[in-house]
Amino acid sequence: MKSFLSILFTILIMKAGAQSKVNYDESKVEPYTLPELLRSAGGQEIKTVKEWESIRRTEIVRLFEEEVYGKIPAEAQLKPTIEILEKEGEAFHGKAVRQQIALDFERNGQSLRVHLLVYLPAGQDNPPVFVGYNFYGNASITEDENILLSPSWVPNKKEFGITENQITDGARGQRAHRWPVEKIIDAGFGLAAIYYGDVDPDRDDFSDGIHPLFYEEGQTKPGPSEWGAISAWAWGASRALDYLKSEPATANSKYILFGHSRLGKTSLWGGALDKRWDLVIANNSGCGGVAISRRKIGETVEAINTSFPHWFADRFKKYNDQENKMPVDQHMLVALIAPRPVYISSAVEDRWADPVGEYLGAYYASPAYQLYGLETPASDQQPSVSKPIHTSIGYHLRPGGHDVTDYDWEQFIAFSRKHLKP
Ligand code: GTR
Repeated sequence: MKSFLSILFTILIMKAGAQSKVNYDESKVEPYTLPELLRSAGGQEIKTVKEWESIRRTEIVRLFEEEVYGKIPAEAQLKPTIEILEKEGEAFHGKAVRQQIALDFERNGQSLRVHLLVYLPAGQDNPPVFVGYNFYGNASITEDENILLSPSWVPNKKEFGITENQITDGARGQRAHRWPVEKIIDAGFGLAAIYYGDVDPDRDDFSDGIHPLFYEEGQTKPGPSEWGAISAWAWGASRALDYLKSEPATANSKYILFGHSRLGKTSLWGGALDKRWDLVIANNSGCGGVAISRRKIGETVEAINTSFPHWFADRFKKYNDQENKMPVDQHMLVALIAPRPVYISSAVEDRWADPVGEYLGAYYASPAYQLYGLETPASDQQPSVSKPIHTSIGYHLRPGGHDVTDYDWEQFIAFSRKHLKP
């Protein structure tokens, strides 16, 4: 029998081997050809908005559904029962009104509860609203002690006092540095927060979260081109949007879908699928987000499918180390958001996410925006650090690592102000 130490050694060596294969060297990027954005599968050149919307856009959505993220069941437009847990809490010294809502989904004898936390600037009707998922529960995003804790599964994190896959009081405020809520309110925006684990716990287990509500008799996981976790989270964001649209205080708001990292991948896909999102922001979204997969810098398709086999449709695994065979690349995901403004942000030290590839993913979406006569980034050269671009496709590169900072939010707010004119 192998000793524990020898097993540990084997694992460490395997890890080191896998990591040594990671490429961060621009000069080692092999030449690649991107699938053409403005040419249909049948070879037709796409010259007008009408052709884009009726032919090519539809094709691209289908390709991402079938080959990458997985298709959301048509019946999933499920209406939840709404329970108002808190109607008008006073927050931030009276500057904001806090609402907490539970959306209860039921189907096939199974149920799912999703908590929404909403802050709106006091006395302001229909403010533009940022809608964003968080990683450790709604209570993690600010010090506000009145936020209810979600009972959903969460990965253990000792520093936050999470040791039994259960959110505890220790998680309160732990991610406050990523969510400058008071500044968002002061800028005249609302914020709606959701814990992504409420919609689908982030583990390779399809027996929990939203998926089982749609299984046929005997089914235990989605089919090969059916929804993975990213599609499930995109779905959940749209259900939050249904709620905001049904509420007089936000029914006529503009809605901004924001996400960081895996949740940035989610905001792009969610924004592509649901045209009611007026603006989309993807921060440090990397592989499977905005970064061009064919570059294979930092995280690759194989790496992401190995570490997170539940994020994408099973079918996506066939592109492990076969990026050139993909019928899409990530610039096409951004293009699906056109003509709505989209903002992409990178960080210099976030090399795993391939900041140059993130810029190119944004830049190569330009032809779709140009069909609508919109202004797009002028050059394929990544802008310098802290030199944001606020054309319809917006972008910045900031110093530092994989995170969301005040600088990022300053840009998100300025970009949203410019394009949504609240
Ligand atoms: C990493 C993953 C990235 C990114 C990140 C995150 O481990 O490789 O694709 O999603 O997690 O979500 O923070």
